[in-house]
Amino acid sequence: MLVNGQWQKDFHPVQDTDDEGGFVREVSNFRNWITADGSPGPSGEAGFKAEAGRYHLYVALICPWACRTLMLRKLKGLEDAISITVVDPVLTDKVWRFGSLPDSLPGSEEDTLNGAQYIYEIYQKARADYTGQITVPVLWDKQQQTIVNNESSEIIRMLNNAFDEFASNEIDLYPEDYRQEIESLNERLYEPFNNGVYRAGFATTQNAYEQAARDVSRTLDFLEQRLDDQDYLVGNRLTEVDVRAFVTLIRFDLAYHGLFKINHKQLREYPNLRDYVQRIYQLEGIDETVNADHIKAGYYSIKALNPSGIVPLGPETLW
Ligand SMILES: N[C@@H](CCC(=O)N[C@@H](CS)C(=O)NCC(=O)O)C(=O)O
Repeated sequence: MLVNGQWQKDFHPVQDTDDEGGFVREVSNFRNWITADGSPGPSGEAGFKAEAGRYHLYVALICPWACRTLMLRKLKGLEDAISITVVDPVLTDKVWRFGSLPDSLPGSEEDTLNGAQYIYEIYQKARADYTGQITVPVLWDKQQQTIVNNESSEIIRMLNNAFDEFASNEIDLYPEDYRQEIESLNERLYEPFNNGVYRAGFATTQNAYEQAARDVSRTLDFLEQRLDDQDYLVGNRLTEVDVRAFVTLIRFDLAYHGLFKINHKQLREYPNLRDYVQRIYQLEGIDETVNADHIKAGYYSIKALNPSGIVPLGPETLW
């Protein structure tokens, strides 16, 4: 992480733990909002008006949080309005590196916008004395030369709500009539599931691991049952809840089952969930947000969990 804009050498990415050996996730630091008219959002300051060509997303295809934002960009048809750069998925001792070296995985890109080699340089550019973790996604404002926001749950709301003028698809993933149900299901899924896989993977005690792995497996059962008589999780229409569930589900057999040791079952053993993931995967453009090579290379590059760096060959089939 950066402290006052300087690197702390002995920090290992994504593995802070509490007294009981449980994984602790840091709270995101940049919390401004893009709005249709530039007025302030629920947090932060005004001045970030939705405009085509003004904003840029820095993402990693390994990362479920970043891929939420990529999915929204595709589903809304915002590819022309919002540009992106994909980092190399392999975690380095300076976290995310751009794909400008000969050993970068295909699909990773150079930072032609800011000319950085690592994502931390983008954080330094936004705030010279930045203290905190270096995470993706990063939503960058080309005009003010700063980070607008680095919290995916907020970025997906902005992409849904603020950019209708520039969106080529008419779709609302946070519909008025279902907001309460969406909020409650988001909450129901975040800790035991979206973050639960990380709590299992980065636990440093048996007890913390078991609690987290059970949370995940119970949530899979809950989702499997909920999908018995509906195609999507809320209102039987695609909403942000499905986006947030999908990014975790699609990584399950590829990384969480093996590396994070959540191995009660593979996802493909749940018939409803298997069909559900396939249904979302087949929506236009979504396959471009899923890259199995990046997911495996990225997760299996986490040295604390996999010192040899060996990346498994399987699973053989995705969807
Ligand atoms: N709350 C953030 C979490 C983002 C996050 O944890 N990203 C991971 C990649 S999956 C990251 O960049 N980790 C690097 C680190 O923690 O050092 C969000 O949802 O946007």
